[in-house]
Amino acid sequence: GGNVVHPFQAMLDYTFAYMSAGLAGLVRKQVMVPNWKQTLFISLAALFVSLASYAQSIETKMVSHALSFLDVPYVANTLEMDGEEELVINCDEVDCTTFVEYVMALAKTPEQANGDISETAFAENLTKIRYRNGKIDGYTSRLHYVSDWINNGLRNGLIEDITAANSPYSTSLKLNYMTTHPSNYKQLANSPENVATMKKIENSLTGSEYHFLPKEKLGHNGNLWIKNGDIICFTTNIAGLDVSHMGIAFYADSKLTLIHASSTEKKVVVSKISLAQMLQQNDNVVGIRVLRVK
Ligand code: 2YP
Repeated sequence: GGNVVHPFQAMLDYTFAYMSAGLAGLVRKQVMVPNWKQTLFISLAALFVSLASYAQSIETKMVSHALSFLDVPYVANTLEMDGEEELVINCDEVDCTTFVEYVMALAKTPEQANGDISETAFAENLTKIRYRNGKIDGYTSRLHYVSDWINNGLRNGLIEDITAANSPYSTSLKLNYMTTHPSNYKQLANSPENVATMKKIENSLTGSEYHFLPKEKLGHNGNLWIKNGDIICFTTNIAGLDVSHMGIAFYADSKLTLIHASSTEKKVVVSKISLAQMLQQNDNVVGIRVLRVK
């Protein structure tokens, strides 16, 4: 917003105010003026405060927004409304995917001077994340498969694929879960047209290669290249499906954990066990894909 004072400008103003007070003081032969050391100290303190509030890294923002969702109830199917597809914003009831989407959209939306964010800017970011090329055009414009969601994010500069650069393991996609289970999806159950379009989307993605980290390769303490705030997607051996769960990487108690909307705990939690243990406990999980928000 136009009324936001740039942090460095604020710091400079502060420094100059002190320096001119100092000069004025010297001229008047007063002694109660800060010396250059105090001025430097205060300027540095102002700089740190500015950095903390304005120039937070995207990683820090991802984690702090994710933690702000702790205990929000897990509710599935919150995007499945009757009638035409529209943008749903419901931060009070989340599933694993909508949780990650809201956190990402918040992290990408700059805070205004009063700490609020513009709802319009948030909605725009959410639309870019959730819909193919940021355009809402019916049910099938929503990015239902996480691989489609990832491709869209890569294509539109929202995320980077960290796995591709760090893990040599790759496999090819095979998607047909939605069209083989149409009764699980309200907008597919009674729409042969939507099923036909989803079939085309599945076919276009099937056969493409992607990198993943096999779950056996992830230690209790995580991996050096996985950072706080990275998006973790669980790749699955469920027939015709790519990913079965997602969440946000978080190092806690010197182990790598997951902040996620848990369907078993029925709310957003920081996993008590390590991410590696979570993966080991689930026979449907093959490994992970790791994405970094840009
Ligand atoms: C997605 O499921 C849906 C989207 O249609 C929906 O089911 C599929 C293929 N896609 O727009 C989106 C938001 O509600 O959710 C997610 C689902 O997550 C599970 C249930 C969870 O909350 O843990 C994404 O695809 C992420 O992992 C899978 C998982 N779907 C299935 O297991 C069928």
